[in-house]
Amino acid sequence: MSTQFHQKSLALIAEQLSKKGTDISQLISQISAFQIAAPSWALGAGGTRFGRFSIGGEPRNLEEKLEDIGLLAKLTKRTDAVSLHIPWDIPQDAEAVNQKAASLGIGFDAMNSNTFQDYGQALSYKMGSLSNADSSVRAQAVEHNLQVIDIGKSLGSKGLTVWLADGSNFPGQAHFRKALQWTMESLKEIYAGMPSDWKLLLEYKPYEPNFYHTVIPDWGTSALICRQLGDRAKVLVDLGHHLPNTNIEQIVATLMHQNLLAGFHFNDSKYGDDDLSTGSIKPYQLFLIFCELIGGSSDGAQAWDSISWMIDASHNVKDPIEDLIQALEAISQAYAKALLVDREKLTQCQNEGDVVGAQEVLQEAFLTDVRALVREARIQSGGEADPLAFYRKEKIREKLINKRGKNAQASGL
Ligand code: PSV
Ligand code: MN
Ligand code: MN
Repeated sequence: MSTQFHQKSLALIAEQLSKKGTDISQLISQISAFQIAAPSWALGAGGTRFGRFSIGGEPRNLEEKLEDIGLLAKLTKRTDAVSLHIPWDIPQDAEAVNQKAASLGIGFDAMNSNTFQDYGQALSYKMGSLSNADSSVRAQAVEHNLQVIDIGKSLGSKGLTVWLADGSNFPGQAHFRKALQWTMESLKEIYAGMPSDWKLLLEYKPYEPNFYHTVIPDWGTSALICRQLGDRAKVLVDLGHHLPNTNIEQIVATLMHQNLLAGFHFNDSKYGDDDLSTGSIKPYQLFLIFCELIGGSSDGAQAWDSISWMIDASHNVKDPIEDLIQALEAISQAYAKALLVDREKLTQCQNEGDVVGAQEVLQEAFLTDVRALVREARIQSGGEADPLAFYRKEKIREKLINKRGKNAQASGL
């Protein structure tokens, strides 16, 4: 893609939008300002329970994970933070890790605890963690989360994300109410251990790894737990954690209505928690979610700045860095398109019962080719016009393989 082509397409969209009274400079600065954190666990091959196929040159330790995110930040200018998972990413020397991250221009997003695996701890999480019938296992899981908070404090993080695998596989295995009660009590202890400027992001998921019942299966259960905890506990929406055809944009609107939306884990799915690249399956859904986000923040339901943004994907066959570049692009595009929605006209259509008109308003924005705007935002921020092409032209994966080895394996999901 030549500079000339970019300039031409930018001029075209500038002209189209100016006819509608929109100045692109404001749009470009909004797109530039929107930063999405990247997860430390998405930099290697995730694999499935059937196998894992190495990508080659995967980051072997925390420092190398930071380097990969730093590269992503440099090329795209769309990510300025990494989300760490403990114990996978325990820093040996927090000061050195802070310095390294700062030198790469990245900070630390919410910390993630891990009580879904046995990772050398004294008691097993086989029968659950925060909901375990055995109080000593619950205490151990609480303690782990408190340690994660401590590590996060040393890195300047301001949040703790809790995703629980807790649940049961067979009817009768667990006592639903007790499991929920124990989870609430455990989370209360964790919440009490958080600094006052931290937030707790509570994820939900309908199934997997447990296939009969999950203690926090949906946004409603997460929301009612958060209500019990306090104002700084909010619901985290992972796009893959819904049963097929769930109206996620409505969930987002409802949570914003209650000032209960903690943030997002962006990905995409066809069937369940597929962790596919954001925007690769349902780009229209992503756009509609952004419409609700922009609507909810502009009319004061919940402040835009109070929401956290992150990608949560796993890669079985793609180069993870290439995939993250694609995801950041898809998110920026959905956001840019949602910014184009004529909200006044939409409100008018809604009030007048003009169903066709309302759909036209949304389609008009969704079908606008915003790629030149997103590219321009990246160029103006000092990123690459085409990060993916640059990554390939510079043979970055080959260089990583040469440096780290063909079989280097990242820890993570
Ligand atoms: C498992 O479903 C999961 O993908 C959750 O979404 C968490 O956010 C992530 O793993 C990391 O623990
Ligand atoms: Mn997630
Ligand atoms: Mn997930």
